[in-house]
Amino acid sequence: MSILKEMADAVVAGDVEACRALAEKAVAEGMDPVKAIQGGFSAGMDRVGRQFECGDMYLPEMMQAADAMNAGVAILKPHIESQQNGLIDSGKVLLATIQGDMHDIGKNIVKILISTAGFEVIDLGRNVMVSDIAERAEEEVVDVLGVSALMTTTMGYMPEVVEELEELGIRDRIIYLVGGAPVTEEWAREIGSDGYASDAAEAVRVVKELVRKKA
Ligand code: B1M
Repeated sequence: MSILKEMADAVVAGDVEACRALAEKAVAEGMDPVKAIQGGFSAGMDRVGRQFECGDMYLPEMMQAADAMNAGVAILKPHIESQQNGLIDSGKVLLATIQGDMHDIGKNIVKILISTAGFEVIDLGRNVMVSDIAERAEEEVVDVLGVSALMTTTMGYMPEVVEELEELGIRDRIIYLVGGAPVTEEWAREIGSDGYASDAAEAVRVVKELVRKKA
């Protein structure tokens, strides 16, 4: 069985120890840690989501799967950092998971990749009120504001961020990026954001491109 498949299975099983051991094995074998996260652990999470949706898995098991994935990612994280230490870009990025939404695994991966690409990242965490997001963006004088939403219900707050930024008079100077499983490019355009990324690696590419364009 391939290690990526084993990683996905370990997440579905909610097996913290197996996720740790497999992450260590991936590192020892010289596997690209980003590939291990995306092709292994995240693939397992997609399965967890599908099983939960059709009633084959319940909330406690989904929480256990999240713990298992986080344990594996924690082992891989320093290897992503040491792999990408040639800092080429700079800028300040504020990240948050939107109000009402407790899902932060994906946002945390976006944070790891954006910070290893050379940006200063301020992470407000999860379930952050729209007004707090906009106020911190103003206070911290950030170049980019990245907001994540994992639920169809909470992505509805994303346009409110634009309104808050406009009210504060800072909309024009901030690059607003949105992402998360239910978010689409079309939605991103519709709500007046500046960019969208479907995964963490794309988020880095989009942030770099938008920051360069704005410079
Ligand atoms: Co929940 N959950 N969950 N959950 N959960 C989903 C999102 C769901 C789709 C499952 C399902 O039904 N199929 C569903 C939402 C349905 C909807 O849209 N309305 C759901 C539900 C219903 C719920 C609860 C309501 C369940 C309940 O209580 N009955 C509850 C909600 C709590 C709340 O938020 N208020 C809940 C709770 C939880 C846990 C706490 C158990 C746990 C989260 C733990 C945590 O995050 N700390 C959890 C999990 C793990 C999931 C699934 C299974 C996996 C999410 C995940 O971490 N994926 C999820 C199903 C799914 O998405 N397939 C599900 C792995 C992660 C790496 O991917 O987050 O997509 P992702 O991030 C990617 C990209 O999207 C992108 O890059 C990341 C890395 O490549 N990306 C960005 C993300 N943010 C970005 C930002 C960017 C750019 C790219 O720019 C700023």
